[in-house]
Amino acid sequence: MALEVLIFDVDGTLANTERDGHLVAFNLAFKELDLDWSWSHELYHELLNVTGGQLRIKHYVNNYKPDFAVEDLNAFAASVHGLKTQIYVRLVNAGKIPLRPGVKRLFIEARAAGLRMAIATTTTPANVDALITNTLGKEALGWFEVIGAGDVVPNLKPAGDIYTYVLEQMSVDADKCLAFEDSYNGIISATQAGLKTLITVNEYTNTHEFKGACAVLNHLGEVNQPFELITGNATDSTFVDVAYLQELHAKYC
Ligand code: XBP
Ligand code: MG
Repeated sequence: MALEVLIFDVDGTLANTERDGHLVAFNLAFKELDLDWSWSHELYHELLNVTGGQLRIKHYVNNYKPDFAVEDLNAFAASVHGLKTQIYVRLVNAGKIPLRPGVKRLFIEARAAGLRMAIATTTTPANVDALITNTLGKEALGWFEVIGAGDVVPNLKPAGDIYTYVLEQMSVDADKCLAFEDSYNGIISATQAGLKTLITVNEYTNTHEFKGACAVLNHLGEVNQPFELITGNATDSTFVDVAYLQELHAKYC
């Protein structure tokens, strides 16, 4: 089945948003609310196992702050998270978070080759909007036929719901698509929806298990910045382009 559609995760895949954006925004929100909480890089590494910012806050309270007295934890988490989203969008709008190597180039090449593109992410829609607009320009939002984000589906990753939602919206079969992910929860989600997946790891996910991935790379690579193949089949490519994706999709996953 020929490759027709590319579906991208956002956080950790398109940009290092977790380290440079979400973690910073969580901590600034805590400060603004006079909470004496400060998540370290190491703690955040652990907390990332729980997808979704609101669930992550609730998980933190339940497991790390058992004495924290709050009447309605859901409402509390929603309100902290609302502020965190505002701060995150502000950070992105300030141009603090660049796209990872090869991302912009691949988008442009994929469009030129007539591949359809979509987004499947756990993060809040406003965050995706801000990242795409600030790194590629507002018109780039139109490059994605579907932007599946946040709680548009009942179950966040690692459930397959968000990918299944995108496939349904695009009326396409999973075997004509390739997903791009960076994490264990991400590949589980894509696999649940029947998708083949290419992984680009980052500092939070380079120890994760990626069973069934087409390949695991350090990043997508550029002409002058070759990717490193972590697991998978070596090909002649040194950066991810459409020909490489077609080869992977047809032969290696
Ligand atoms: C992303 C997430 C998100 C972000 C924070 O996972 O888990 O929760 O960390 O965004 P994935 P929100 O890359 O697998 O989609 O605070 O907006 O939830
Ligand atoms: Mg991710």
